[in-house]
Amino acid sequence: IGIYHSLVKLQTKHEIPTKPDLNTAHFVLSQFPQAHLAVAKTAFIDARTNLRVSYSELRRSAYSLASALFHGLEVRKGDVVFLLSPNSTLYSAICLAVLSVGAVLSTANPINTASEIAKQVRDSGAKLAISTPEELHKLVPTGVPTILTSRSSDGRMLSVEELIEGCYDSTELPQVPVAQSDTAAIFYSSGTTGISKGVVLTHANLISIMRLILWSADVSGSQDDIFLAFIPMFHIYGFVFFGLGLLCVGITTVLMQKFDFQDMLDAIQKHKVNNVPAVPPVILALVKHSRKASCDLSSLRRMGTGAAPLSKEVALEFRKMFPWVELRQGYGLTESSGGATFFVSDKDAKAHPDSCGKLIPTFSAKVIDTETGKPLPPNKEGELWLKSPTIMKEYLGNLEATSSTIDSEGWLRTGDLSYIDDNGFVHIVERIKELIKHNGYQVAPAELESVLLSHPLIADAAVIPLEDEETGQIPMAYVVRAAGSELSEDQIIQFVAGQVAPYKKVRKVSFIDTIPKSAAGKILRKDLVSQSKFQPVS
Ligand code: 4UU
Repeated sequence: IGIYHSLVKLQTKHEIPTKPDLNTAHFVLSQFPQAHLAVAKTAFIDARTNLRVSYSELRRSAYSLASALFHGLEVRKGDVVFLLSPNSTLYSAICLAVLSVGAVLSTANPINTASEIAKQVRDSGAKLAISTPEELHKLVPTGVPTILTSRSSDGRMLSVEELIEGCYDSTELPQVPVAQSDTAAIFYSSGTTGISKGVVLTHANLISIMRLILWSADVSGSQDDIFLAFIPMFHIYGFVFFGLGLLCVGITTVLMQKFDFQDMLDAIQKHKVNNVPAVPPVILALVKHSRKASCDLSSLRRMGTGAAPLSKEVALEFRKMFPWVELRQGYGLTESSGGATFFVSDKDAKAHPDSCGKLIPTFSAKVIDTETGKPLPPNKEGELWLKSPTIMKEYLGNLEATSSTIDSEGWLRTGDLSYIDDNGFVHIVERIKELIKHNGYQVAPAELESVLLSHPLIADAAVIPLEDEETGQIPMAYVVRAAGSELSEDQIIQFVAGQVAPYKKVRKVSFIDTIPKSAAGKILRKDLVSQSKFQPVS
């Protein structure tokens, strides 16, 4: 009672792995188009340079890089390899090579600051880093041995490009046995509270989500689509689709380094893109700005949206403006290795514009009353709990956070307030966890609060999300100034901006006498959120 199961069963070909030693990279590579097709089939097109990489070239790159990592650099099972790069045609080859030798992949947002990067490198215990030349300076202070993605101009540093072209074996992968429960990747997420934590995903987790991507491509008939990727591969959403998943399907993906509205329109038109996984601000931008832009979007067949809530009004307007384009919302978390809900048909998506779809195969859900801890019947709001073979193993080195997030039966608390209707459609109502989502990116209030508190003229501070039409939410700070301080909103905004990645900037400040706190000293964010709605911001 009170447990919802996905009503869709995987077909035999998508079933969960039973082989105890299957490596994610071996699984993905085994799904590549067969040899004769792989030569011709394009895996990636770089939208900027038009460089094309075929499946057979990608396989060769992954094989020789794996040999180089194993034989040349002595990367061994369990070693963490830190990857700092925007989307590129090399990204997947690097991921496959690292995973294939049993090493652990840890990705990061390349626009993070040097100190944010250093924290993650330290926390993950990285043994080797791979970085674009542009971001190298952020890794130098960590002292972790680093190789570049592309050749350095002075030729003094080793690069992935050279390793791929070098003399290493490109016909066979090093044989490194892994267990399904071995760690494959560490992604960073703040979860339901506090600061960024390492989400430990195993080979079993990643292979399970790969099988779900194969399933979703089958049920939505997207095997021959051209996809566009601006969703970053360092984030779970981009990683499972573009980094690995769509390679299992044999898709051609046009890659953008970063999102730019006009570049997106140009790429769709030039490469006759059919399928664009996106985030709500991109759907909103299309609704608002595409009339003025010169573009031909007739090739588009489907847009996906996830990572943050999509407003029903924007969804309806999008369908009115682009009646030939399907709009499918999905919902997922880093802790569930990506997607947990999805729409199998556009008819369903159209009829339920405020839902993010039904549970995908292998997922079960409960909606838990936040007061009583009891499971709730359909249509009642509570915290969404999820169970599936894709749920993370743990937060790295953080037993306390793990046990307060995953219970003894393996249920993951999502921190999202939701209800499931009579027909099994999942509705995300609100976020109850302390997480701000700016353009789909995670911003942890606790991290910004500690930056604010490091200012000598700030006595106390609390950060909350402020709803914003364009970006979803912006971080807003409530600040208690030290006695006698005249610190201004602008000075505070600049102070924070100097220390965090641009998407984490505090963009509004309000001054307050005391931060409301519970008896136990917990910030009462709800009070501040309601205050932010009724008070003019100073
Ligand atoms: C309301 O955002 C993600 C993963 C997104 C994803 C991945 C694969 C979406 C579809 C897909 O197929 O991960 P995180 O860890 O950055 O953030 C997770 C949080 C959720 O707990 C929820 O609060 O992001 C929010 N979120 C959403 N909220 C994610 N998707 C949605 C959504 N509506 N559709």
